[in-house]
Amino acid sequence: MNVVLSLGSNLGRRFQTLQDAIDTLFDAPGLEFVASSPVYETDPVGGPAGQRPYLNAIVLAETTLQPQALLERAQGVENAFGRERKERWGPRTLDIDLIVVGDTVSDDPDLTLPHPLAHERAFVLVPWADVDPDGVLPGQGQVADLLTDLDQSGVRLRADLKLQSPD
Ligand code: A4P
Ligand code: MG
Repeated sequence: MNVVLSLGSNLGRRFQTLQDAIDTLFDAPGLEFVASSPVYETDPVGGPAGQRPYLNAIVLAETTLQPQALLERAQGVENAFGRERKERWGPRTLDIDLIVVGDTVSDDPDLTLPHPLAHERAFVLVPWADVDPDGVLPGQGQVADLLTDLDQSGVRLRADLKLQSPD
């Protein structure tokens, strides 16, 4: 199954955290790296006022894992990077969201697929369109089309930062 992952960080060494997260995510069987997007610096959406901007990126992968196992992998990596769950949408060293897992459709609050807010988040769709111009968000449409209706002013390319394939 094809997988679209969204990575975000707005605390600590943000870029290093994203790179370390990619290295760790793919350091076990069942998940194969395909590509990573450019890195964007993005204004925080939701959450408490005064948060630092995020660095966000999209990673494309292939998996043989079940979606639940993939969520556990992602949460294990979040925890390994010191993520503390204090408040919803609060600042975090690392957030990994599953945007799409094959054609899985689920409204389980523990794992909602496709991600229920992806279609309205420029910090997801802008990097996704870069790494996969033909990307489709099942149930919502083409990523490029969804973007035409979105305010992208809070999403700025960081051309100085380039994620590497996992080592
Ligand atoms: N969960 C359900 N569906 C999924 C899914 N598709 N992927 C559950 C990942 N997790 C999913 O997540 C809460 C619960 O969501 C998990 O236990 C999981 O079972 P969390 O990571 O503990 O908490 P959270 O991230 O604070 O809440 P939430 O609602 O997941 O928020 P989001 O959607 O992750 O948004 N602004 C910018 N600029 N960039 C960002 O990256 N991220 C967020 C977080 C808010 N604002 C942002 C950014
Ligand atoms: Mg999350």
